[in-house]
Amino acid sequence: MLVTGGAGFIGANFVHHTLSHRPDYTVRVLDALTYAGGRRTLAAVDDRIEFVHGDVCDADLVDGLVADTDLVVHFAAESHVDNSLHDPSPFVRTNVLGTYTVLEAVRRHDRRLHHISTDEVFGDLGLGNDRKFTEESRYDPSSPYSATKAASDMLVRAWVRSYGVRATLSNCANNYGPYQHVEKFVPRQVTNLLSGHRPKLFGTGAHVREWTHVDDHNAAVHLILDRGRLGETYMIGSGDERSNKAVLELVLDLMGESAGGYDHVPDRPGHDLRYATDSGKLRRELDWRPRYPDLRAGLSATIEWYRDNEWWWKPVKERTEERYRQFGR
Ligand code: NAD
Ligand code: TDX
Repeated sequence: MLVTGGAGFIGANFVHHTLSHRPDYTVRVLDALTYAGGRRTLAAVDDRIEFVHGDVCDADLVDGLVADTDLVVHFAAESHVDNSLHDPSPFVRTNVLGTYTVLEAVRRHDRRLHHISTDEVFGDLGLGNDRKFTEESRYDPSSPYSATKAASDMLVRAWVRSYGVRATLSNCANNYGPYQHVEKFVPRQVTNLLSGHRPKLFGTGAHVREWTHVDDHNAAVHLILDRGRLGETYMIGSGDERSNKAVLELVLDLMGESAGGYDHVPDRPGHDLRYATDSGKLRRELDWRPRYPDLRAGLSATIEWYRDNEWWWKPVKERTEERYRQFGR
């Protein structure tokens, strides 16, 4: 199995998950080790994988790696909305050209591909309704990040239809869990509190996200690899929707801090109000059930992980907060 982006948050958790649940698999990781990736995230499995330091847009490199594998799981991407607002160019390159490069290689060598995507490609559901994204929802991305992920999904769908590429796609809701970069919402707030800083809430905090544990995401990806129908898209989401304010108050509560102990900072431009998925197809066809249907249990374990693994996040914390100061958030 070739895992692109396997030194990042979800990809590395996927590699760990695969090696513990499928000990017979041979796993090779391709990762450019951008600011978001790190060999230290794979340290626990270093002697069980082959690591290739390289760019997913390098067509010759990708061609050789794909030729030598049965199956490709494509996580590599620029993943952070705030960064994409500041400088969209690496997003266009990695997310669009990178996916094109992977697609051309799997087409040439007739290899099975699973493409990892996000519910953000479908845009903003707005507040005050119970609409949810389905596999048939119209693409309507809001940010440079989600626009480039939408483009990548469309390339995959077109390569399936026009060239018969053997691919599946999944669009997952917001993930949380170990090894998530401290730029993202949950780890930013947890590590702020662990470093003696106040958490930062964008705007009013009324924005709603659906929180899915990374292990539940990755278990779904394995089910899709095993039994998913080729050419199909699957939505993945726990069903646990909460406002950012409510999530932050839960973090404060679980960490023994007072409910009002945070700062409001200026809102993200173009900030989508709500995402939510209908994961009924995945549940019906592949019998997927989240181990963490409720954020609280998964969040407690995640907070403990950050408490116990300061070695992992501390080296990048100050640099990340400096970047947020430049963004004014
Ligand atoms: P991440 O930013 O933590 O990791 C991305 C990884 O890709 C890093 O290891 C980075 O070094 C690598 N990478 C970046 N550019 C590369 C390039 N040009 N060549 C090779 N490697 C490169 O991201 P993540 O949160 O783990 O997200 C992984 C995937 O899951 C992305 O496709 C993202 O769109 C999708 N996704 C994320 C979430 C979420 O909540 N984080 C939810 C749904 C879907
Ligand atoms: O400090 C913060 N304060 C805050 O209020 C940060 C970092 C975020 N937020 C808000 C913005 C969002 O409404 O919290 C919410 C979650 O923010 P992010 O962690 O940046 O996630 P989001 O923008 O929702 O996108 C995430 O989920 C979908 C991932 O980063 C994407 O890669 C994935 O596709």
